[in-house]
Amino acid sequence: DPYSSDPERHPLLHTNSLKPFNAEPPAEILSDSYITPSAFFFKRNHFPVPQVDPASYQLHVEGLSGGSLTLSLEELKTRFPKHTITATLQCAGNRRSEMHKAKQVKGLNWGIGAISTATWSGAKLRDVLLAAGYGSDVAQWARHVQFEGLDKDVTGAAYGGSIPLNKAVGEDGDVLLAYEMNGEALPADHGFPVRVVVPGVVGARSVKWLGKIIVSAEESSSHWQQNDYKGFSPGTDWDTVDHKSAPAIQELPVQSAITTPADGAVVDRSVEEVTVKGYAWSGGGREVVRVDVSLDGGKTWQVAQLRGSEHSPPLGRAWAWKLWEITAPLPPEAQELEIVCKAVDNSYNVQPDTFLPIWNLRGLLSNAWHRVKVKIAE
Ligand code: MTE
Ligand code: MO
Repeated sequence: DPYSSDPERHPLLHTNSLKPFNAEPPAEILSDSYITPSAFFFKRNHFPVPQVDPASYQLHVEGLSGGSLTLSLEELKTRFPKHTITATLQCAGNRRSEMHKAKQVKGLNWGIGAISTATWSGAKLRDVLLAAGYGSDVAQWARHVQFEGLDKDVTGAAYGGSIPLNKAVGEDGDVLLAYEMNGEALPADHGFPVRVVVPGVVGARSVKWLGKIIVSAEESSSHWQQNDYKGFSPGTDWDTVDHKSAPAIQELPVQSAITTPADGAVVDRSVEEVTVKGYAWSGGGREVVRVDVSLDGGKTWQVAQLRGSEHSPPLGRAWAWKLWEITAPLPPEAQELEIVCKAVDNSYNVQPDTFLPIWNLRGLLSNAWHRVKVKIAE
């Protein structure tokens, strides 16, 4: 069993797939703390977790004139300044189960928990690329930076992906080669000893168990860059899809969800009010500036209180989510509430109200208004 050396996992995680391991935290745990404890951080693996010996680990940087650069873990830690960012990672398939309910899609049946937030520390990808010989001559021809993991499918093909060069080398891109998560060495599930963290971008590009970085004119040729993690029209189905016709997903759209109360929960009339909590986040470093909450299915709205980092992030570098909360009186006549949330980012992007207009065959980018129904017990 290639999965026999996979690490232990927290028993409270909701498992979507055991081999490979894919799991999300219970929704209410997500809003318990701004930083998701690593044990509860969602886990999305395509293959067995590779066992990497930190003493013999090597990171190869290729594609730059002057040959390739090879770094040990020790060199990565000592030759480059250590940077720390707080960033939310979200899988492109987060909330797929709701889109699937609207119309069938193919993929892991994620709830609202394929998203989590951590502090990440490591070397800046930009610094490593500069040390490997990146310069204005390279900018003439290079367009992408590819990443290869040390995890492999049965044919020996590594998990991989790529990001645009400007995100990789930009001063404000904040892309890390992270060796710490929440102040400790990366856990095995999250890429020990080194992973990429591409803040503001779909989780799929934050390659774990990083083995190789390649500066290139082309995107990664991997399945996940070329044939998966792409968005299509609701009119496109498996018999008509042309994967070349759509760009690979990078920055994600604005997202939010209600973490509590749970769908189907019962609140007692005598309590007279209801507290609703959730998360909101947007891709590309766009900051969530408002979350609207409705108790009546979207007829009337109230503004939730936002909780983010203490300091407002620099413009275009809001990498982490906002947790939000609202306590509102129970509407006097209602026997049931349909609680809805929707977020607005600082580009005034909003979420669509329903799933069918954004339906796509893989169930990606599922960001319609989140709705939960709650019964009021007299
Ligand atoms: N990197 C490698 N090497 N192998 C993988 O299977 N999964 C990707 C990405 N990086 C993956 C990977 C996907 S699809 C996501 S959403 C994130 O890792 C999940 O990161 P996490 O497990 O730390 O939450
Ligand atoms: Mo993902």
